[in-house]
Amino acid sequence: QQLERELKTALLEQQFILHYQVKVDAKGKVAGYEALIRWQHPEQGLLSPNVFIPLAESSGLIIDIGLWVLKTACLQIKKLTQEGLSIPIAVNVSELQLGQQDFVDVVKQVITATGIKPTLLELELTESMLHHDLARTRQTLISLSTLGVTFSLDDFGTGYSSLSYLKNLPISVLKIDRSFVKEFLNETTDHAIVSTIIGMAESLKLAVVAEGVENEEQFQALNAMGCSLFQGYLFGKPAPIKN
Ligand code: G
Ligand code: G
Ligand code: MN
Ligand code: NA
Repeated sequence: QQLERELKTALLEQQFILHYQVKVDAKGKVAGYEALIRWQHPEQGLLSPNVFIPLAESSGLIIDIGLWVLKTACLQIKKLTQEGLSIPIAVNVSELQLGQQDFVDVVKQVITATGIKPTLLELELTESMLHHDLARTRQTLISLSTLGVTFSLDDFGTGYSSLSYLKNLPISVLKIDRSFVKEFLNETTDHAIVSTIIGMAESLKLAVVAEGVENEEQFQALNAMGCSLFQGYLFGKPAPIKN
């Protein structure tokens, strides 16, 4: 309850900040950013989302926090656009947010209010949040993708994967979970999984992001395997965008 109260205060007092982690293409050129929330706690310093997102979700505060994240990320897109940089930003969406009756309208309003190009907004979903009401989820994703918003599947391969999601939903990007990327050069099973996801993405004409790329060897090997986008400490840790 203490933490829950503090979370409410955090929203009111603007204690949340967004860090951004770069995604690069095969040439190492910036292809986008992922927005990652942090809590600048008055006593405890910078807190990781792992510490407070679960409580935000169980208490329902994730709706308001998620809206703040969406607005803030869209304002960042607008800033970049004003500097002549058309760079997409991905925002993590929680199941509760996606399930809101008015989620489509909320996203539309933020896009309209900030005046950004909808194609510069990417929403990251996880497999586990899709299965509850697939028919409704499908309508939501279709409505937003008609506007130009794109969707990626985060942590791909770790959830309740169903390939029918890829068939039935307008998903354009798969993000290979970093648990597979971590040791794929040494572990044959991980290597097979990474290679299979890349191959599947290629066949389905989806972009594929390798998460958690930490060294040059991994980058080169993933590149050779046909991976299209890369994210990880090798290219940059999550940090504020300087502007
Ligand atoms: O940034 P870091 O690696 O510490 O993030 C840990 C987890 O928190 C990740 O799974 C990430 O998806 C999640 N996360 C980060 N920012 C947000 C956010 O704005 N909204 C939601 N729902 N989850 C987030
Ligand atoms: O679940 P999601 O993919 O949204 O989580 C992103 C999290 O992964 C962020 O908290 C970020 O700090 C972390 N992360 C990003 N790149 C790397 C990396 O190269 N290595 C490790 N260990 N973690 C990373
Ligand atoms: Mn993510
Ligand atoms: Na992930």
